[in-house]
Amino acid sequence: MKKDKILVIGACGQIGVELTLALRKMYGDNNVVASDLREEHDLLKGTGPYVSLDVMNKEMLHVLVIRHNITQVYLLAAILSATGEKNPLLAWHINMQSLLNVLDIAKEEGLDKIYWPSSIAVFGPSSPKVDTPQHTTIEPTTIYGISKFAGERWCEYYNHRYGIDVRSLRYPGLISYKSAPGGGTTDYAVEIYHEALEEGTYKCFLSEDTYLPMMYMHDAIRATIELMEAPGEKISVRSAYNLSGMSFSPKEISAAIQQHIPDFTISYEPDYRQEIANSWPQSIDDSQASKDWGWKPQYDLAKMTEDMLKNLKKQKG
Ligand code: NAD
Ligand code: AKB
Repeated sequence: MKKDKILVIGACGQIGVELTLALRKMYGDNNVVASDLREEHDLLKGTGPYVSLDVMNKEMLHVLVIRHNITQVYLLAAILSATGEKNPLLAWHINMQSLLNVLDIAKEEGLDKIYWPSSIAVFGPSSPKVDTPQHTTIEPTTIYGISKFAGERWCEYYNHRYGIDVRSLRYPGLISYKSAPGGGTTDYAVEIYHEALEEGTYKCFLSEDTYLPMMYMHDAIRATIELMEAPGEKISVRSAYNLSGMSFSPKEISAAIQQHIPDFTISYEPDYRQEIANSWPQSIDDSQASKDWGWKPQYDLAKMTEDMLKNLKKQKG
């Protein structure tokens, strides 16, 4: 077992639940402190320490870090793209201040490592749409994307200026069955599986040919752990790495579901989230992550669909 003491902030969210459970397996249950604003998620109950925390309260966060002898922080608390557009100033405030609180405490306490995720939302309409490169024009048009891009610059700044070992990935839209997604534009690709099993039909808020970069949660958790485990000298990107899993449209995911549920139907009623999706890439070039720390995805659309439906069926009884 490793000696580090980890704090996960935003542990009850879509990524947080699965990442906390994976980290507890690696580091020992008591060495991973889960925290969130929300009540403890059912899947975390009884698996290790849980603390109620508002990451915006820097003093409380600082006390928690000292009291639990924390050496690494995974900061997952954020307002995602669709929710962010409803209250842009709040999204900016939460997304930026949470990161600054964590980075500053990392500097003051000399923490070993920080993980903070970025997103494909950093890219905007002026970035290349297909195989978007690691380094390219970055002019995001959502407040979420703007906050992620600013966050990336802060991460690199704290690394260069203060030597903080901060690491980050630009996750694509993540698809999972354990914990529900929290207000993103790519959430349709999770909802569709639930509705396919419960209703046999789904009304999609994006148009049928909207291609977006996506990834199955198993791959996302593995990528996060592989990045965090990689030797420091292999990490050439201190803003955030491009990361790619798969790319598909609503029409394609619906065809993949029909392979298992032939009667499944989909209809389309695009809303304000269509404009957000239109501003993002369709696919991502993650060759830098492959080169630096050996990243390789394992799930494609067909394999993910089979696994999602199998596990959701079990869950729904
Ligand atoms: P989520 O919304 O499911 O979870 C975020 C968690 O943070 C929630 O449980 C929420 O209660 C908690 N939280 C919010 N404000 C808080 C506060 N002030 N103090 C403490 N906790 C607070 O989000 P997620 O999908 O798990 O995303 C985690 C991170 O990954 C975010 O930074 C997000 O931008 C990034 N990301 C996610 C995706 C995706 O598809 N899920 C894609 C790209 C990037
Ligand atoms: C969202 O849709 O906001 C997130 C993301 C791609 O960052 N899933």
